[in-house]
Amino acid sequence: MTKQRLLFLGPPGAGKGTQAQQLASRRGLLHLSTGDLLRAEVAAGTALGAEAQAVMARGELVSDALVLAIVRSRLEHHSSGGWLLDGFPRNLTQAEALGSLLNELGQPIELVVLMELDDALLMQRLLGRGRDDDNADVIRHRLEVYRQQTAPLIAYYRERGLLEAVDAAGSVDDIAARIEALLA
Ligand code: B4P
Repeated sequence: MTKQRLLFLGPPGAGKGTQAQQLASRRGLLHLSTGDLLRAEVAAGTALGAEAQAVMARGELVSDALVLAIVRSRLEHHSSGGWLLDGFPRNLTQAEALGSLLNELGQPIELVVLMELDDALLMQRLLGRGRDDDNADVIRHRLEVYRQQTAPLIAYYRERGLLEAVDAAGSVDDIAARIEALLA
């Protein structure tokens, strides 16, 4: 049976959001991007958005409690069908909390896709996108935060036999085909 509870992991700019959006729409999965959800809170001017805005602009991680509350409420209300988590978890605390939540819901992760790309290409893609948090200094800091806090999740999911790596260089369609090949 095709895998339908998925997690996308990788450095900022690897194309997680780009691939996750397309895959979720092809397969009818719930696409849960913590980055998009946080930006929506900022745009709506909520108290939560105000708390997140400055942290995101610095390229740091928003508090675990805040992100976990967002993810929990979305997953609890999604009783049937698959999902794709994009940009979450971002550190070990989030990964462990996610593990407990998914145990509780009886919906274990089936596959973690690690998107790999070198720093020069990451920088080029993010500078090309030009979002508020996409300037050279903030990007360098985000890469550092990724290496320190998020990269340990590679070993965490590899030890659990869930991780598959994909080369994230090339065209969007080529990368989509590499990911599709892992799902069968
Ligand atoms: P995110 O929104 O998750 O964004 P990202 O990691 O920077 O980008 P992504 O990898 O999704 O790249 P994309 O497809 O957009 O995080 C932003 C911030 O939110 C974080 O710094 C943090 O503050 C906060 N946050 C989010 N989740 C959190 C959590 N769980 N805990 C705490 N804080 C959290 O692609 C990038 C660019 O490349 C685009 O312009 C795209 O068009 C282009 N591109 C994609 N694929 C390409 C290809 N094949 N070739 C050429 N260009 C390509």
